Amino acid sequence: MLVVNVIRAPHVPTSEELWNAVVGVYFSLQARNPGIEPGIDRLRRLELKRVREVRKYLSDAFRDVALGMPFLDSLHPFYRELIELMIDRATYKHSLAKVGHATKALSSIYKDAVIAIRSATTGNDIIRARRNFLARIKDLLTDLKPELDFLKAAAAKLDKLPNIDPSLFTIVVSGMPNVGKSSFVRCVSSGRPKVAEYPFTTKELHVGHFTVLNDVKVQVIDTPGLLDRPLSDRNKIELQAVLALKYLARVIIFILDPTSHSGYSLTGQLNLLREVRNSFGGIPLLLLVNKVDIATEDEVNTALSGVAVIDKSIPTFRVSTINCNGCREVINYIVDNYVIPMLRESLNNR
Ligand SMILES: Nc1nc2c(ncn2[C@@H]2O[C@H](COP(=O)(O)OP(=O)(O)OP(=O)(O)O)[C@@H](O)[C@H]2O)c(=O)[nH]1
Ligand SMILES: [Mg+2]
Repeated sequence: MLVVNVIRAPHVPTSEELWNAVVGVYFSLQARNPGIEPGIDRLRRLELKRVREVRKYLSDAFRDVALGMPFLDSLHPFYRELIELMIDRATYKHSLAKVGHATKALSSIYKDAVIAIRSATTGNDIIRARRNFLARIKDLLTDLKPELDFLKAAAAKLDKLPNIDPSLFTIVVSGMPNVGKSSFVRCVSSGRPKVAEYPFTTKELHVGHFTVLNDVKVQVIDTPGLLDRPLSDRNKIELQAVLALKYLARVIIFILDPTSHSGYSLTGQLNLLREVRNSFGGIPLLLLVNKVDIATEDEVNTALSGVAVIDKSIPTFRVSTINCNGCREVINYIVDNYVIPMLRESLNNR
């Protein structure tokens, strides 16, 4: 199966836009040699050309939408599930199918118009055929309105998706809200997520990169904060973080705020750490005790003892992401212990 990683959405016209375009196409076409052919033949030829052009215009437009929107089943599962958090899968599939099938209805409207125009014996017959054709086209477009509106909104959401490449070595930064995740991503990568003193500043995934060994690109993903609650209670904002952990993380960085600054208790943060550890046990995890510029030695030690109770083998780091202190060491550790071994392995497998 071809797995598509880059999400692009086409321009999706509204049914009103399509109708205006149809009228434009129709009446912009005029007879080329008005004086030469007799009246009815000239009208007939012109009218046939008009219905043909309208049909072509609309079938191109329908095809661009039906085939241009991503097929969920051929996407990387990360993107597929991320999109399904934002867009109702059944409505999406139904809308694409309906727009795709509209070419059939269009063909039959076109064929009927051709028959009526060919068999017309008077100018009035031709005008009647035109009215009929345009009325049926208008009905067809009106009938597609809900689906086109839905797909237009879906395309706008797809356009806003972060540009994440699931094939890159990826570090996913996770933790409770307000602990300093976005600050860390800003310290170590090109990512520029917003940092603010209130929780849930980050509501979507943000991506940044850094390069090692000249040209090896590493992806760092900032995630919305997770609360201490079961997976079944998580909202759509939190579920984006869960998808990043599930599908993208080669290394998880878990940030813990040992002070009361974030507004979340140490116990809650340790519960979350336990859940992340248990849910994604196969993925290496590093623990960062953040805000050491304001934390007391006691607060840091209590946090570290709590981490050791969960798992003594978790590598821990003391950092201060407000001034990036200690962040470089974290990245060096990841590069030495995970990125370089991965590169060695892929070279050996060649
Ligand atoms: N004193 C101190 N404050 C910090 C440090 N790191 C981050 N902060 C502050 O903590 C607050 C939250 O920082 P963010 O980086 O936005 O935290 P976040 O985890 O991304 O927060 P959400 O996106 O809301 O989940 C901001 O006011 C930061 O300035 C630090 O090392 N020391
Ligand atoms: Mg943030």
